[in-house]
Amino acid sequence: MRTQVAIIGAGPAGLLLSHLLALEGIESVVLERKSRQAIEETIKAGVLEQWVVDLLQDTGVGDRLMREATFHDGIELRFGRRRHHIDMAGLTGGKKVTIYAQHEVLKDLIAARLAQGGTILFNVRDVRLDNLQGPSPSIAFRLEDGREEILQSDFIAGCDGYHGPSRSYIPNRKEYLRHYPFGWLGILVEAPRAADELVYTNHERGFALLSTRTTDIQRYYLQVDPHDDLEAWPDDRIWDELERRVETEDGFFLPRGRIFQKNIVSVRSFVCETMQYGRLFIAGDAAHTVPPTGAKGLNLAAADVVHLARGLARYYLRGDDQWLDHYTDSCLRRVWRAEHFSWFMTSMLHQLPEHTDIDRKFQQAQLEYVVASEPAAQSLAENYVGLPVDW
Ligand code: RFL
Ligand code: PHB
Repeated sequence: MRTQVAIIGAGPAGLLLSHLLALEGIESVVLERKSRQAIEETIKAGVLEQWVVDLLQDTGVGDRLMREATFHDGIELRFGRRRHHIDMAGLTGGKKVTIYAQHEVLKDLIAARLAQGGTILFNVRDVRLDNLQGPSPSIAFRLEDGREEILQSDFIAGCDGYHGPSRSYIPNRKEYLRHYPFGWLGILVEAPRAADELVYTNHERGFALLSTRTTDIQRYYLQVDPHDDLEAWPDDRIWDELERRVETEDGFFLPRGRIFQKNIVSVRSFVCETMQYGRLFIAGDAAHTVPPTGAKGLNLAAADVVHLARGLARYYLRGDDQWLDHYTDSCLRRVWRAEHFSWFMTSMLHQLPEHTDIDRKFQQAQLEYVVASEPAAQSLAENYVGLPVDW
């Protein structure tokens, strides 16, 4: 098999890259370890930055999003049992908070690629990368039926997430990593909306987040012990804990409902420098991950592949490889900004085991500042709705 760009991973990074390349007339093949059904059912991100919404719309994959997504003008910060509205749209010249599940974005991208005759191979195994420094790098892999295949290409894009193998092929990389001493327990629940906006809560028992998917399905998160398993969290305990953390002095009511999905994820900050080696480029969670508190991961993955698609388009259409040479630099400035913002939101809203009274006072002071000072709120809003892709 041969293609121009071999892409490992059919997550947001890999599929959006394949879509953007196709618009430039550049061929790609996507190799994915999981089944199509698994990809289209895995529950992850919810919040899209304004420029990502615009990009999906401008490139022909935004119709369902525009019909089905939820658009909010702001978010709520809740602490000291009080609610505080952050007017994102008002503070950023009209940029909104868009809630549209990651797997819905993936369904739209998969449908578009397949309708245009694109190739996505699901259920592949054992990808091995070779010849990364030569003009024709290759990937050996095993098809679903066990047969060995080799995909020759001009370039390889490693879009295989935090646990994927691509990153390990970059020698002399420097990895920056912080594990946080808590996890996020996420649930999907059949219930009416509890609030008009996403609610980020700082509470002495731990962080809680109320998000949404549709008018009838809600997405809620609780800060939990990272070593907890789901056995420790029967439905009643989840509801009792959520209720305690999000209660307000004016009597906020949290409607309960049937919980039909639960999982616990670990929380980390991670950056790999550099993001390229010879003809291998890594993008998205393969190169960096953020705690979900800033809602940045999918959006960062999208920004990486916009830069990569531009670099590849310059190479194929103009014979100019300067953009590709500078791929890592064009991504890292935005990556570190988002890493810092995600750490900032996480630190402001979560409780750490080592926290003492003074740490709680520092958190309260920061929260009071963000809701009382317009410049502080504007800084939070600018980061949350997303800096321009070329930032
Ligand atoms: P993904 O989504 O992990 O996709 C990688 C794909 O590569 C495949 N793969 C392989 N394929 C072939 N061979 C191999 N050896 C392979 N190894 C792996 C995998 O099966 C997978 O299909 O990475 P990508 O594309 O970089 O996308 C990153 C995003 O998924 C991630 O950053 C976001 O989900 C983060 N995130 C959020 N981001 C936002 O922008 N807004 C949010 O509101 C938001 N909320 C969240 C989140 C992540 C969360 N979790 C699950 C940590 C909320 C949560 C709870
Ligand atoms: C979600 O809806 O899944 C979601 C919303 C906001 C976040 C993280 C996740 O910060």
